[in-house]
Order: sequence, then structure tokens, then C-alpha cells
Amino acid sequence: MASTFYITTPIYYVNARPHLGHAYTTIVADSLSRFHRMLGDRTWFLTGTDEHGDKIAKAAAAQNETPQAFTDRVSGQFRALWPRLNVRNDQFIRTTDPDHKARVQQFLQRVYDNGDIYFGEFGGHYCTGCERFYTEKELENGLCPQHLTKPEFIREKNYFFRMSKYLPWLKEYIQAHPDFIRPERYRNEVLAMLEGGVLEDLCISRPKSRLTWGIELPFDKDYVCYVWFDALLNYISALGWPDGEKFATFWPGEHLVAKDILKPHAIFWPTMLKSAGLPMYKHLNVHGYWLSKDAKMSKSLGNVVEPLDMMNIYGLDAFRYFLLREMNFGSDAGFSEESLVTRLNADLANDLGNLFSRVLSMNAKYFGSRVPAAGDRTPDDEALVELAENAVENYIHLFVSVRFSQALEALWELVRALNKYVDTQAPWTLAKEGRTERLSSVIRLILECMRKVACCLWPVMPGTAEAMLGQLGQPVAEGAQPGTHLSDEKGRWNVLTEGAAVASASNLFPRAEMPKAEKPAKAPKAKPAAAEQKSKTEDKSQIVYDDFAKLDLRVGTVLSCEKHPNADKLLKFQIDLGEGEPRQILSGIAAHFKPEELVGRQVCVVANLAPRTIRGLESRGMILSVEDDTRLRLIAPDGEMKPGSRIS
Ligand code: ME8
Repeated sequence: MASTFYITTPIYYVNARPHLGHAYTTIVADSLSRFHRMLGDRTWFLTGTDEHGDKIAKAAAAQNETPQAFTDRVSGQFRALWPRLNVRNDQFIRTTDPDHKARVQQFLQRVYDNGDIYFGEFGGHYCTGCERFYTEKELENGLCPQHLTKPEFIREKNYFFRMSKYLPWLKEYIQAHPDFIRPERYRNEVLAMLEGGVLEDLCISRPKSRLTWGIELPFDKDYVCYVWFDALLNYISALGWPDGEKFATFWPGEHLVAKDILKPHAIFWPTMLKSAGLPMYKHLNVHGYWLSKDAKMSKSLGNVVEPLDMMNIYGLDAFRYFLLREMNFGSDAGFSEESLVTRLNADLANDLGNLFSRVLSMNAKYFGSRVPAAGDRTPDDEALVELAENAVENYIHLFVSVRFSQALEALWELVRALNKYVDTQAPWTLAKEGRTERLSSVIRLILECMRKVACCLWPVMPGTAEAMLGQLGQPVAEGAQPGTHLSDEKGRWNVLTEGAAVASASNLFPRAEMPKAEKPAKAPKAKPAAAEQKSKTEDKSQIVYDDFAKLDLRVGTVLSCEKHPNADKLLKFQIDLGEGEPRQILSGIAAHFKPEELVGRQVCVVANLAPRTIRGLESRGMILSVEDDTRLRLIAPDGEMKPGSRIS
């Protein structure tokens, strides 16, 4: 029988619109759920919104809306965002759902009947932002450590959950289950809280005289349930606890949260489960904060990044990849567009995109875009096969242990090794020397590895992985997943069908521009003398169409690029202009690019420029570029074109 995998995100407060922090947790949950589906597990992925409590009631009042109208509206914004980020949650829960409310009352009654809820009086410092009481000791200079605001001191009669009764048990449980809370630093943090002896029973009610926006206690209609007690129960109410089929199938599951809500998840929730006699969750996976301008990204600090903005500028999958690759799960990470662009250009455009682009165009040229035959493996091939198998194995192991950044790094070892293998095996030389059989087995091995990479990447970059598999002649049906179990991938070779059609070109990740830094106001540059200006711009005598028609302008694909051995400023290109043989062109742009950045890119070439020899090497053509005061860029078509296409 297949294993099951149940993953949850926090249910988000609806007091503000979703931002990059919420998107991160939800995209991680989506990737994990897709990953487990590809491992063959039966999965269930839950997200939703947390809609009761003071904070929401106040936010609704501030907008002159009823709490219900307000929560309907903002919850709708969360619900609508997820499909746009290609998040495929199986369920979206709202704590205002009647079904959830009924289950919460049932749970409260059970714990009450067990004798774990009592009535008493309590005074504490209440932070509405956190929706919790702080003890004197926990405050920092009298302020809430999360929100840096002064909490309100409240003394009132309330109901309490006998949490302290279960704390010795919890400590032992955490000690006996090293993976229960991970990464380890958070486990240690929780153990320290339990050692500290400051934890008391949990106040789980609010008098209706102060707050009505909540779930009524089944045993006292003058009180509503404390929002955290209500919210944590979403994880089982969504599954239809106590008697739902989904509960029987998927519980216990695992949770994904940031460190801000470690305590409710690591202390309140397990003791609640224990009191009700329910099995413990499997793992609490805790990540750090996305920081913006060196502070936690949060609406209240006004430094949030909008996920849709990033997606619109850089593409959804580049954004998803960046989030998982950049944050070392458990630690904080700084968000900046510069780091996003750097990753996109280095990992995606250069390493991965280039690999697909150059290999598919070589395969088009040498094998008419058909999958070539596999051949006997040389020691170089065996080394690549071993590396690929290890990379896949490491990737799977690291991914399921929520070490996403390290997992992707492990996979990139394969991507980089493939680019290197192309360089060392030099298919163009094999072609020139007529070694067709070897050429065929080299290209085939690379295509097989590319398929593995695409399958592994599906959980993180589903759209791109589907495009890659489509290019390799292995299309994924709409709404489906790649037809392989990741656990079998390690040893799966020769999956592509010999002779089947594959794409002849690929342009997965166009390079991104660095965002323009806000420049300090500068004194305007002195205008060039009128005569000088004229000579630069206008003083070109007019031409007639026939003059223009003399130019033979073509699109070419860079097959290789290296420094000119005798000239620092020059790069030596081999460019595919669809002529069979690559063209050698020299270009004086070495100061602006690293040669390896340009391989696989398309350029515009003056193809009928008379050949000339520069520093001992022949150049047959010219690459077009554009330059302003600060930089130089290459001219290229705005989408992939067949090499040799005429520009008119
Ligand atoms: O706490 N960096 O909801 P919430 C990383 N309703 N993740 C971030 C983040 C940041 N800067 N900001 C937010 C609540 N998050 C409760 C949860 S669960 C039973 C109840 C993410 O809207 C992260 O997952 O304040 C964090 O734990 C969650 O949003 C907090 O969401």
C-alpha cells in the first residue's frame, strides 16, 4: 500500500494581504506535496485562513466592515493567489467554516470531559498582534518581542487548559524523537522553553463581554474560544476528525511554519493532541524569516514584497526556484531583486537553460531532432552516469529532509557536469571527424540526463519541467505529473525512445536585467558641443533601400566562445548560422561578458562582411551590439529562432 503524506501551512491571518513570506511557506508546501506525489505517496495538502480573534475583529472595524464581510474578502485574496503561483492545494480551510466550528466545539468538550479544562482568574500582558499573553519575563523592555508594541495588561476570569500537566511528557517525547521538530536549532529552542519552567496552563477563552468574534465554548455560552486553540485544530478538523475518512487516511501529517509560531505548534498543539488521546504529528518543519531591508518582512513594518510583482517581472518558476534555493531552510534569508537576478542568470539562464538550448540545437543539426541511439559507455560516460545517479539520490534524500537549498545544489552538480561533458566530448569535433556512432551516444546520454533533471525539478518548477519534458518528447498531460516515480529514477536509463522527435530549440530562461539601482541625483552632464553631437547621431548620409538590402543579417546561436589567445579585448566565437559548418567570428566585447555566459545565446550577425584576420585569427562576420554610457548589450531576437534566419 502506498504511504501517505499530509502537509499543512499555517492558516494565515486575514488582517492583511498575502506577501512573499506567506508565498514562501505555501510554495514550499506545494513543492513538498508534489515531491511526495512523485515518490508515489498518497498526498493531502492543506492551507487556509485564520479568521477569528481580536486582531481580525479590530482590522474589520478599521475598514468599517463586519468581521464576516471582511474575512470573506481577504480570505478570497489568499485563495485566489495560490493558483496563480501554481500551488495545488487539495483543500482550503477557513476557521469560519461551520464544519470547523462544530469540530472545535467537539474537541473542547472532549478535553473538558477529560478534566483538562478548568475555570480560573488570570492576569497577563496581551499582544493583539500575536494573539497571546506574555509573561513579564518574556517581554523585552516591556514590549512584545515580535511586534515591539506595548501589550495590554488584562485580568479576567477565563477557562484554562491544563497544559502544564503534559509538559514533562512533551519533553520526553521530543528527546525520544529527534526529528519531531526540525531543524535541530528549533528543537533545542523548544527544549530550552520546557527546561525554563516558565510555561503555565493555557488560557483558552475570551469573555463575550470583550470579544464576540470567535467560536462559542460548548460548556459556557458567555465565552468564545481563544483564537490559537481554534486555529490549531484546523489541521484535524479539515480531515473530518473524529470520524472522517480523510482523518483515518492522512493523520498524522507534518506541519510547515516559520519560527514566529514555534511555541503554539511545538508546545500548545502536541499537548492538546495528547490530552485528546490523538497521535502526534510526524514533523514540525520550521523555517526562518525572509528579511527585507534587514527586518522581518511584515505588513506592520511596511517592507513587504508582493509575490505577483516578482512573478510578473521574472517569471513564476524562476521565482519559485529562487525561494527554495536562496533560503537555507531554518535560517533567515535576505530578499533582494539583485540576488534573484543573479540566481536566475547564473543557475537558470546559464547552467540549465544553456544546457537545453545547446544540446537540442546540436541534436537538431546532427540528428534532425530525433533521439539518437545509445551506444557503449566509455569511462567518461560511466563517470557521468555515476555522478547523475548520486545527484538524484542526494536530491531525494535532502528534499524529503526539507533541506531544499542543498537538494537543488546537489542537482546542479549534475547540470554543471553535463555542461562540462558537452565541452569535453565536443560533439562538433566528433561530427567533423565523422564519428557518428560516438556522437550519437554522447548526445543520447546527455538527453537522458536532461530528462532526469526535468523530472527532479517538477516539484519546484512544474511549468518549466513540463516544458523541458515536452521538448524531450515526453509531454506531461494537463494537470498530471511526470510519469515516473522519483524513487526509481536513480537507475532509470534509456527511457527516451530512439528515433522519437524532440524539440530543435529551447529558450527556457531569458536572461534578466539587474533592476536599476536608484541613482543619487547627479549634476546633469555637460551637453556635447553641437557639432560633436551631430557627428554622432545625424551626420550619416541617407541610404536608399538597395543599400540596406546589401546587408545579409542573420540570427545565429553561439556554439562556443573563448578568449582570443593574443588579444585581451577580443572573444572568439563559433556561431551556428545554419550553414552546416559553424562560423568563426571575433568580437571586441571581452570586457563585458564572461565567455561561458554567451554559449547557447542567440545573436544577430552581419553575415556578409568581408573576412578579415585579426591578431592571427580569421573573423567571418560581425556580431551586433548596442552600447550606452554604462554598458554593452547584444542584440538578439525576442524569442528563439532557427539559426540562419534572415533579419529584414
Ligand atoms: O501566525 N518570512 O498567521 P500569519 C517567512 N494565523 N515566512 C513568513 C514571513 C516572513 N517574513 N511572514 C509570514 C499566523 N510568514 C496564524 C497561524 S496556524 C494554526 C495559525 C509566513 O498570517 C510563515 O509561514 O501571521 C509564518 O509562520 C506565517 O506566515 C504567519 O502567518
